[in-house]
Amino acid sequence: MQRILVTGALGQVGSELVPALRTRYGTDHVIASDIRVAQRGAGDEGPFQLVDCTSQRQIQEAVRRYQIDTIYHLAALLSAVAEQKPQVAWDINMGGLYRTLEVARENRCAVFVPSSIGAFGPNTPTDGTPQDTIQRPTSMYGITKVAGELLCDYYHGRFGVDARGVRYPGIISHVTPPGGGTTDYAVEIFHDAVRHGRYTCFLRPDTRLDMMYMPDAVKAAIELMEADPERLRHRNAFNVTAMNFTPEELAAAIRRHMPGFTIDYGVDPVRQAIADSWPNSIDDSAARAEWGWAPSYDLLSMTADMLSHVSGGMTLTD
Ligand code: AKB
Repeated sequence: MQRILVTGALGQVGSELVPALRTRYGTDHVIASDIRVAQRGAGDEGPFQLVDCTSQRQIQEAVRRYQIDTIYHLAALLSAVAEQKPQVAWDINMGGLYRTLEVARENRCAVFVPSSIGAFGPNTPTDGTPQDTIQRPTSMYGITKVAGELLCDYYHGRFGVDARGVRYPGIISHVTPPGGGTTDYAVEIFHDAVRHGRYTCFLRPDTRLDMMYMPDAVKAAIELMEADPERLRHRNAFNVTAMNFTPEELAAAIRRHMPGFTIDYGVDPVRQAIADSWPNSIDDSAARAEWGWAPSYDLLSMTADMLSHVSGGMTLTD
């Protein structure tokens, strides 16, 4: 049975990946870790360890103490906050990954590393973005993501570290807020719809981006780590997607349940510029062919499920 360490376990993905891993591999086999202590959530139901990923010693101690063989390295700053603090983003996103890979090399751990659609840039083909294509991102987040993909490839090729990863699109969840991403509007909109019946969106109405519901994001991580390595030609940074839409289209999907819901726009130039540099839609056929990736939720099923959870099961009327 695997012994797993999850870094950044209290973040958006970690809060739901940790319980899913514990259900699959056993509570005591999954160690949640973060730079802060859990108030509620990931750390409550099983082992928790404080780990600052910019400290190789702390990662090493956690790996040795719990005899870890697999690390899900989630600790990172998201795109909008990384643009506000580029130096901190470099330290955490690159420094944390480098140190995690070093510990993985020394202790023969497998590593899951999430990349992002942010690893693409303005001169990447925007529609049906291929798996292997031009990657010249213009945000600090994107630079750390593409450099991270290359570093994972290097650790696999040079040292045999079993590093694997996906390029996540925007992730939508009702459990933990994302905190500092360009795609956060697709989460905020549900909370404001239920609370106020209206939402002011920080991206333009026609901004098309790929998205994924959290159960699919969790499934992607676990299935890729369980995939037969012989079948993996790409290993790191598989394009994965489940749906793509614009704010206008998401609002229309919400209106099917709440006819009176309204949306208006107060565009944030920084996040809009980041979104404009990302693809409209990515091609995830390599993930489908190499490890059987197939999402379960589309725009309509995700919207219905989000509204039901965010409203706590209340009947929605306008
Ligand atoms: C962000 O908006 O920063 C993330 C991402 C797409 O990587 N959700």
